[in-house]
Amino acid sequence: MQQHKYKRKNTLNLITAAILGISLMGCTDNSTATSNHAKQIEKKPFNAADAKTFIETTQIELTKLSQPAAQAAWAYQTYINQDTAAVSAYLSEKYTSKASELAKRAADFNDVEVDIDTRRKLDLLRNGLVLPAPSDPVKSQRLAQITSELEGMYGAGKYCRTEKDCLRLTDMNNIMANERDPAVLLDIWKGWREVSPPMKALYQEEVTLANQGAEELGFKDISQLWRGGYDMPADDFAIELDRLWTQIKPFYDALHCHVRAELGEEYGTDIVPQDQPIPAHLLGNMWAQSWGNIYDIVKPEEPLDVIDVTAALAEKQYDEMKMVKQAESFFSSLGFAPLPDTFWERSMFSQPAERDVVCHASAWDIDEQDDLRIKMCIQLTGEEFSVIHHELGHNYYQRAYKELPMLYRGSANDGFHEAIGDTIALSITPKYLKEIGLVNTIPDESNDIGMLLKLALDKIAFIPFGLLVDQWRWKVFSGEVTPENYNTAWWELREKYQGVMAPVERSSDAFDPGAKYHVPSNTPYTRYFLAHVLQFQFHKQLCELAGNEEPIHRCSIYGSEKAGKALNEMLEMGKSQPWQKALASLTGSEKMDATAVLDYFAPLKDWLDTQNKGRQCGW
Ligand code: X8Z
Ligand code: ZN
Repeated sequence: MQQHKYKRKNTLNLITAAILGISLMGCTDNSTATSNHAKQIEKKPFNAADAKTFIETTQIELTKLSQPAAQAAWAYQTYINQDTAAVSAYLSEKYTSKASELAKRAADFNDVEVDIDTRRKLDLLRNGLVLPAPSDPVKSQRLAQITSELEGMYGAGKYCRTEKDCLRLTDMNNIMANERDPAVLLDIWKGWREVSPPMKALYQEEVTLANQGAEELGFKDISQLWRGGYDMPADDFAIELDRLWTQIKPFYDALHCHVRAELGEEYGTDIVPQDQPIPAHLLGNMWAQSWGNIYDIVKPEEPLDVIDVTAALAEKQYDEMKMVKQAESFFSSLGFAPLPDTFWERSMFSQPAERDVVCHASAWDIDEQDDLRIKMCIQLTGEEFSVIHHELGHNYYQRAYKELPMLYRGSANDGFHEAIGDTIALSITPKYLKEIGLVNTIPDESNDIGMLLKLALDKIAFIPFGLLVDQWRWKVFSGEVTPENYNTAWWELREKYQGVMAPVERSSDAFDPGAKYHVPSNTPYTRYFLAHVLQFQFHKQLCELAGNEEPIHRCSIYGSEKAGKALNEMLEMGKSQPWQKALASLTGSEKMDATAVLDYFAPLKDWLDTQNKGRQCGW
């Protein structure tokens, strides 16, 4: 068989790689380093066999370092204190500095003809870190320390209304969802944002250090590194995002128009002016990123039967464990093996009363084999029931690709990882809820507008937020936005994309991006924008495989082993192929396409357009 030979193109634009998905790992073994250095001293050129050996030993070295780093990160995030912070930072630094060093050494093979598989792994290695470390050990240690500190500041963050009345983020999230007094909402909204001004200087320093690490790898800055993980030139990826957003924007504008009008009715047009962005504290969510919690304010006038999953969970006495078990059983119905015993023993499902933890939900793959866990402070709500499916989607993906070589363990692109559990959650339909006994009756189709509106408030409303977080970060990383402008640039983007504004003037020391988990934790965010498109493409295809004949928003793939098999085949590919191939393996198309989102919500668009007649839209 003919072997394809691939040289690495020197143009940075032609990087074809994906982000590794592991950012907390470290290392000590120098065996490859020695043999390669010996070769360099002899000045013999590298050959294809050297490249293969380099990849093999790299994978062994990184695998060795990743597990202790992940264990320490778990310990820290589930028990924030001085010691866990120090150990986690220490082991994270070991992993990151080794991974950064190896990524640099991958450049030794730029001009060597290697097979396609080795070339892909070299590219993935170079692109694999979220925040690469500078080679100077003092700087590398400082970077790890800041990274760990920011995570802890967010996790331990509280707002004290009075000396004795301190609220944690979970408490505040519940208030934002359920409270309707605008003064209370404003107080909580402002209160949570007191957590982030002290992060600003650290964040600035972190960006400077990681930019140095990226430069040493041959990138202009971390922005170019982050945008380079999508199997296409970094600048083309930004154009793809614009294309998808342009598809969705008319729908978003219609939803925004309706929601603003209804909020105006609820709170008065002094508080919600009808020609301006919506004040960010009134949308039922701390970050105004998903709006499903204000369904009661914006719902259709005619009484509709829309299932209240929160109420159903309460009525059937679901607790945290039962919610997770129920989510697992969905995956089991598709043919996935049950989660291991250790998942149930080691996961964190509830917020401990006595210590600080990072409550933001996450899914973990500690040993890249079977030690899967989730960490959540589960609230007994329908919203959280979906988040549990989201997290388990990560765990099932991780397990599906565990047999692949280490550098291929990850999702096709990071949007895929975020989309799997959400895809399953789209199947939490009335029919499904009846099947599992959570509700007794299925509302008929005349109620569907209500159901679609509730879901659109979460899914469509989220999309511009999913886009803007990294639009802000990319500008920060590239230096286009300087620290004096961090906050104003953030609000410019919030207004531009979401049509949402700060409810009060922000002080000059405010650092509002820091009050969103993914900024202090350095989790890239474009992945969620992509996931909100991809999940509808996946759902459409899986419903077809499941033999669905109902409107797509009533389809549940529950119990379809055929759909499960097709899904698993894509998951098992990990990142061994460009994401376009993984997408095509399931959907038949290599293109991300928001048509699937628009088709899903099509009846709602007509309804919104009717509601908006005569209203002033836009901001
Ligand atoms: O962070 C998450 C997941 C964990 S990967 C809970 N999400 C984003 C967020 O909460 O901001 C899911 C949707 C968007
Ligand atoms: Zn996720």
